[in-house]
Amino acid sequence: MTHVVVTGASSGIGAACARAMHRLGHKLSLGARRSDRLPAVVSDAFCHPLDVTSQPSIERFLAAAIASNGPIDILINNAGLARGVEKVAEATGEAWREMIETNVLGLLEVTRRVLPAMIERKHGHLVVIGSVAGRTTYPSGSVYCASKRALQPICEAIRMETLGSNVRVTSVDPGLVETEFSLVRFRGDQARAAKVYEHTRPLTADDVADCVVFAVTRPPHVNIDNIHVMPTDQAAPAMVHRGGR
Ligand code: NDP
Ligand code: 8X3
Repeated sequence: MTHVVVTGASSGIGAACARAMHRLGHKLSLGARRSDRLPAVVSDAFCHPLDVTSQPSIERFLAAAIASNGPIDILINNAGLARGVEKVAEATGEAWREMIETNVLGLLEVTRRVLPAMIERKHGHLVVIGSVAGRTTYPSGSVYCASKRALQPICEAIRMETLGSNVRVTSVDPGLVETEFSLVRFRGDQARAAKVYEHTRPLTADDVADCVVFAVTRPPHVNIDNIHVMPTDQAAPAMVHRGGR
């Protein structure tokens, strides 16, 4: 049976991917800092605390996941966040570090521990949740955009480095998705977060999970390099049609 690991499965896109992989009949290992939420996502999944900014936490999580469910077939690198909307000249640097440590270094630290066994077994699929923000920059989003843009060369290099090993690498770059993302970005300010999705029709987390399902269900000789998925009502990060839902 296929073993799927999902990072950041306690909410939003990660939780939707976990549910979608469960519907495919796969065994699941789910990680997040708020691990108390995980059993409600998929009741028979292996659930364990995970903080991708902590190397000991990653090691404990992966060791326990492999002990419970065996070698990892699919890794969905989803854990991530945007923190704040700061212009570079006004920033303190704290949020920059949090975003880079989570979105870039966290993803790399998980991936480098999972890849060798995939290469050895000549089998595996890395899925990376990127963003439209990695393609199009917007003001006050410099470091979030940079953290997502960094995922493109990382995915490309891994594809080159693993060539011949049957390992597949797919990035999925969504536009606006209604999740807890904006609540986290605005540090719990519900009114400000709600404004992001006001009078428009964003993607749902399930829409993004559908893209992941498409990529992982292609035959083994087919690698979907990238899926860029946007709401019909969004043409670019700062260009959203707000004509009502
Ligand atoms: P949510 O805030 O709903 O979910 C984020 C998930 O990431 C949570 O499960 C959270 O778990 C987890 N996470 C954050 N930091 C860590 C950490 N240090 N260690 C482990 N898990 C962590 O937002 P989304 O579902 O929207 O975000 C998921 C991914 O999708 C992110 O990478 C985001 O950048 C990307 N994305 C989101 C878009 C959007 O508009 N919503 C658009 C494009 C991309 P916990 O806090 O419990 O640790
Ligand atoms: C999240 C999408 O446009 O808010 O990655 O940066 S955006």
